[in-house]
Amino acid sequence: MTAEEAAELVENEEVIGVSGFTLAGYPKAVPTALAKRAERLHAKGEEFQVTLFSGASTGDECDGALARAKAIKWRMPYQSNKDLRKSINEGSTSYTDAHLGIMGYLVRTHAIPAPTLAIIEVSEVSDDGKIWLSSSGGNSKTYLTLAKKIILEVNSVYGDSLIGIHDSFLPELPPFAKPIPIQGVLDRAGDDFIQVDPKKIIAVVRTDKGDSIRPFTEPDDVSKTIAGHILEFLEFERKKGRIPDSLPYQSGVGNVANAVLTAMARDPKQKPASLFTEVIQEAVFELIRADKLIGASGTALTCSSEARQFFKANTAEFKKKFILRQQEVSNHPEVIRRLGVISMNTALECDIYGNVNSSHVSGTAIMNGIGGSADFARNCYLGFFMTPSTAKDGTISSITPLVSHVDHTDHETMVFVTEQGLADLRGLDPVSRAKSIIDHCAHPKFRQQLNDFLNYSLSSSKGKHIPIALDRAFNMHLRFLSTGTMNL
Ligand code: 0RQ
Repeated sequence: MTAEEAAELVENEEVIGVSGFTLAGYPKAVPTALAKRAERLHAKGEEFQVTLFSGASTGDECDGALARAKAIKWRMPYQSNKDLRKSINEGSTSYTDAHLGIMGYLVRTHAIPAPTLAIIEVSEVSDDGKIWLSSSGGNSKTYLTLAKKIILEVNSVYGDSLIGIHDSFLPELPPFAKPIPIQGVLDRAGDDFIQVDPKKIIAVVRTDKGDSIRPFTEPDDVSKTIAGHILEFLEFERKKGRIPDSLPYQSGVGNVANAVLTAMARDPKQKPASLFTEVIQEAVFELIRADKLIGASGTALTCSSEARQFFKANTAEFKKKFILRQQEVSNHPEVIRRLGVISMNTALECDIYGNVNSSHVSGTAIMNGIGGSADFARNCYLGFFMTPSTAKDGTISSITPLVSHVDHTDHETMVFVTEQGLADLRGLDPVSRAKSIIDHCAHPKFRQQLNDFLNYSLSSSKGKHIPIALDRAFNMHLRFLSTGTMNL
């Protein structure tokens, strides 16, 4: 049927589970039609809002269109859309920012409501209810299994190039959970399709629109410098015998993460590597072109239209090198720890004691969310948090006395990196951590302020284990909010 006809089947207050992870494999036509329907109903004075659960961020045709139509009551667990972000930060949309690895588990254990309707983008569906997903695994199996109604968008843009790439395995729940049978990046544990009861499929809509992903751009100088510090450090650690050669990498989203993969591809010393990550982003193709990718496991394949053509042209080879899993598995603590993943994620802000803020600007306004960064940071073999040392034209120091919101505590962070340098925090006591972060990561123009804070804290705070002068801990943030700069 048409997307408009399918949108008529959605009820007010419906809990919808959609496919989609970092703009890959999200439904496009039905959410857009649903947004238009919501606008028409609102114009007539009727109420119409839904709850939207996803894998992670969806594109503008879903999160953006529904947010602009004021049709999202509650959103979980991750978003990156500017209009939805605005609605959340204005207090109009409820948003629960959750670890991506735990979202499906929360639904499956009934801690939060199960979707009543699943709207899932797929590559193909058979008459007997076998479903082959499109460019993301996300939480689609959980939503397809638990929802009573299913709407499928069969997207032809990837052709059959993604059929066979998925592994639909989900672990059993306690008390029946067994060890997850994944001991290598390319190990498979389940079928490449998801079986549903075909009677639950209330609509099938055909589409041919690609994921809205911007093409890969050359990393900027700051990102390249950060990447250089990381590669140099990894080489040093390997020479010391502290990192086996074969450990897989997890790479977060954004500019700096792209720069690290690109630098790995271009570094003649870098040996072929594998990825056990969430998002297989376009920079991975740089590794392939350099003949340095052993294999990549993720839950989403984020490709611009150019990259999609490259993928389709090499389907046979890439089906052997890529696996897309459900996010409960791609981000599972057990597997991340077993494989010894080297994890690299981007922070908004790090403090001198080792805490990280990945999600909330000035502590109050959501940017995107914690995403899967903590799933990896807490369970990895070695973890990096990377950030340029300043933001917003140098008015903000990304190294602060105390983060304004905590996503990752000093207990789970290991190495901080900015373009200024790198601080290996493992095993350091709090004061040594603070000195190392100020000396190696802070921008020189903010070092004096940070050192002054540390010295004042050492003399004034009651406890000397983590000396924090609470009366001055947020002075840099407060100065930025009142004057537009953290500079004195
Ligand atoms: O603002 O958009 O107005 O230009 O934050 O910063 O430097 O463009 O960096 O795109 O790599 O995103 C942490 C948001 C970084 C991302 C974050 C402003 C800056 C800019 C974006 P503008 P950049 P990136 C795997 C792992 C959490 C989820 C995660 C993220 C904008 O990486 O969402 O790790 N991470 N998932 O100017 C105020 C500061 C700032 C600041 C930067 N200290 N204060 N604004 N900005 N630092 C993937 C998934 O889980 C799905």
